Amino acid sequence: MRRLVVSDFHLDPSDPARYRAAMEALSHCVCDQLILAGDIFEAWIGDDGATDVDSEFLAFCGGHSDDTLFIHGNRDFLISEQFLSGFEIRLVDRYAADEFIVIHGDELCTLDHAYQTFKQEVRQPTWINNFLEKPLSERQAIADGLRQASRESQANRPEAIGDAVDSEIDLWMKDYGATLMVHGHTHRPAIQQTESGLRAVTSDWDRSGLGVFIDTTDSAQTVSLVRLSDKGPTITEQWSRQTGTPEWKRNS
Ligand SMILES: [Mn+2]
Repeated sequence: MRRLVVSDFHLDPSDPARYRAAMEALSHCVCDQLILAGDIFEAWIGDDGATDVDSEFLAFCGGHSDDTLFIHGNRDFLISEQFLSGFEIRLVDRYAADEFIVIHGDELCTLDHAYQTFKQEVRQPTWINNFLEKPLSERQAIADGLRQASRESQANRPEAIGDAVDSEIDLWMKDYGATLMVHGHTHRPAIQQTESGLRAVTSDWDRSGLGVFIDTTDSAQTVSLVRLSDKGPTITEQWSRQTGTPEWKRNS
C-alpha cells in the first residue's frame, strides 16, 4: 500500500499557476491512497464560493488515487463532506492505519492559546451557520480580515508558540498505538525521532513542496520525505522498520 500525504498548498484563485504546479507535481507520484491533510486552500468561505480552479483541483485529486481523503485544516474547515464527495473524496477528521496517524497539526500547537480559543469559537455549529448565512461578499470580507489578523499575530509571536508540542505528539501516538505521526500546518518539514517513534512533517507549497510517502508491505514500512515537483518525486530522507516492531532505522 503506497500512501502519499500532502498539505498546506494554500491554493488561492488569484494564483492559478500554483494549482497547475500542484497537479503536475502530484501527477508524477503514483499512490494507492492520497491524503490531503489540510490547508489545501488558502481560504474556504463556503462551498458556494468555490471557483472553477478549485473544482478542477479536487477532481484531479479524487481521480489520482483509489481512495482520496481530505482532513480539514484551519483555513479550509468549511469545505463540506457533501461537496468533497462530488469529487470522490472522503472527508475524515484524522486518518489512522498500519500503526500511523495523520492529522492536520494545529491540534498539536497547544501553546498558542489565542489560536486554540479562536478555533473553539469558529468550530461551533452556531458560528458556522451564522457565517454561512451571510452573503458571499460579506463572508469574503470577514475571511480577509481574519487572514490579516492572523498574519499580524504570527509576526509578533515567538517561534516556539507556533510549533507542535512534543508531549502532545506523544499523547496522540499513544492514543492511536502509532509508531509514526504525520502532520502539516507548521510549515517545518522534517522527519524526527520522538518518544513513541517517528514524526514526519509535510511542507507548505510554492511551485513544489514536500510530501510524506508511506509504503507498507507485509514485512516492512518505509516512510520518506519527498520533494514533489514538475521534475518528479525526489526522496530527501527515508526511514524504515520491520512490521510489528517500533524501531525505525534511517536509510538515507
Ligand atoms: Mn494550518
